[in-house]
Amino acid sequence: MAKRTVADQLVEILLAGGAQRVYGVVGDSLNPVVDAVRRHDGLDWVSVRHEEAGAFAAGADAQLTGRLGVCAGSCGPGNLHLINGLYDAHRSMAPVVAVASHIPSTEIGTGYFQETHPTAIFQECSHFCELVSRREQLARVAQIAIQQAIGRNGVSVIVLPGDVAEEEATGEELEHTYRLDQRPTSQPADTVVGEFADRLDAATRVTLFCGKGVAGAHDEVLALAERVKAPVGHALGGKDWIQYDNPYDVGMSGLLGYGACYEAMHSCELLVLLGTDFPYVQFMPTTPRVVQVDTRRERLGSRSRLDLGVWGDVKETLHALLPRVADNPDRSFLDRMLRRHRELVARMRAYTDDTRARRPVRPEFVAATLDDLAARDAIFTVDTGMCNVWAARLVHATAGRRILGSYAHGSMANALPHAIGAQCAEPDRQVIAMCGDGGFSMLMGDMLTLVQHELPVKLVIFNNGSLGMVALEMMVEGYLPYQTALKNPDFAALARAAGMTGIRIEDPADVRDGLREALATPGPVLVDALTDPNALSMPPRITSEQTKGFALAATKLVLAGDAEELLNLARSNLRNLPRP
Ligand SMILES: Cc1ncc(C[n+]2csc(CCOP(=O)(O)OP(=O)(O)O)c2C)c(N)n1
Ligand SMILES: [Mg+2]
Repeated sequence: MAKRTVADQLVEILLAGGAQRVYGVVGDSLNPVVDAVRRHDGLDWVSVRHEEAGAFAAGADAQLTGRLGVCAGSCGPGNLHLINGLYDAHRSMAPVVAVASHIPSTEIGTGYFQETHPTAIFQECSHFCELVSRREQLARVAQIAIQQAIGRNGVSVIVLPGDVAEEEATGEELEHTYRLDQRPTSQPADTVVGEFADRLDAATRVTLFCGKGVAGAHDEVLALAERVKAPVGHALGGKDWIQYDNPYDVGMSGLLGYGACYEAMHSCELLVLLGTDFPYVQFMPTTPRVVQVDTRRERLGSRSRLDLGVWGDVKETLHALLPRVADNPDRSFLDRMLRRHRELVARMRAYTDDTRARRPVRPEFVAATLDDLAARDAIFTVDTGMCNVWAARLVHATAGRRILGSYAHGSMANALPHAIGAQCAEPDRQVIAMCGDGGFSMLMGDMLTLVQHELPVKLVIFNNGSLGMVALEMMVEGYLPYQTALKNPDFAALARAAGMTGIRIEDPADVRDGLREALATPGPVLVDALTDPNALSMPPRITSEQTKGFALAATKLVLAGDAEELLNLARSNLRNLPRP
């Protein structure tokens, strides 16, 4: 009988931990692990063209399934390529195990071919990162890696020299299985719930602001909003879970924000932060009283002064709280915020409805049409850049949809590889990647992964020939846009050459039919939509410093003889400019 290797043992432990797929590129020291995957049922190898794509894919897979995602890279450069995707997975709290294979254990420290030190490299983007230098270690290291990834929601890295991986396994008595279907409840202390209720009862103007910690607590949050007559805003991470079927919705705060959220947070008496680690303190109000609820005690108060920190799960906390909170008879604040929200949203949608005649195509129009045509349970993946803005503002969450992005790490090029992981995890759902032209071209090679694995992802490229978000940043800060222009190929033709359907949209009149055709075509499709490079987004609140910067850049444009560009910019954004 063939011996059971350390690599076999690793695969069996990963299987017991709930893993279903390994994303990666095969090679050298990783080969014993690859071969063990090949010989085991239940764990599939998904080959990608760049390991970074594999790490992003594992992160998306884990975020959608709630199960362990796995990626792997060979020694030195192979696993080094994982790093950006691992940072994203870690900061998105996706349970992911990365197998970083390593040079022969006897050569470590000698400056050997391809030598790196993965335990140092991956330290910061993981909860756990250990070298297996003896076969006896594998069982416990692999298990602790899984426990850390699942238990703390993040990345673990197992550094495994190729020679150790092919040794005969020992120590199986240390192996155990996992229950993935359990989650402890974390109800806050009774006295704290009482104080929370008293604070709610004492305030007439309450605003709720939600992050991804409200997942699974839709009904409870709405019940609280109804009870205390509170507008409900969200950070981008909360959008999936709270924007849908929500009559109290006032949109989003932050740089990408929209609607009346900012105002509701700043004009309330009591602000309730629910499961959010929203990082921009400059958007946080300083006058209202603040209560924050989070399962992570270390997060309480890390972004804002607090009057009360509630250490508990949002669902459990609200469940305990609701019977103790009185009905607020005064809904005037809520009504005022909802009215304001409707006005602001109507203004924001100026480019989504009536732009058929205008060239180049407005990106808002593409995003809104996509939102309209996409399935009720579609999975959207969204590139960092202006696509984030269009998705945040114009793609509607539903009870069944998911909208994944690189929200905490903020990396470009996430949409395509996230879509790979999403489609592998959910083969029967519609997966739509909203890509920037800069982001798409950064990891473009993995378009071939869609063809190779017949993944029917629909890529929609917002091709504005520009690193648009950066051009905007530069102008807002008073710089002239520099090195932001991109000379692009016809991406649709490129897609066709690669073996997938390619659709190019240049005219606004073709947007609807083009997107409809893309969504209806089986197999992978790329839509190359030529969009207006001048489409800007304005944050819900811009400071006078920012306006000054914009005015300064405008003056510089005129002085540099680019008056025409300035006119284009003004013409494109007339309706987006914030008004009091
Ligand atoms: C890996 C990485 N490099 C650089 C940046 C800085 N950055 C943020 S958005 C952006 C431009 C994105 O351009 P594109 O994908 O074309 O999207 P657009 O904003 O034009 O819609 C850049 C360079 C980043 N966030 N991540
Ligand atoms: Mg662009």
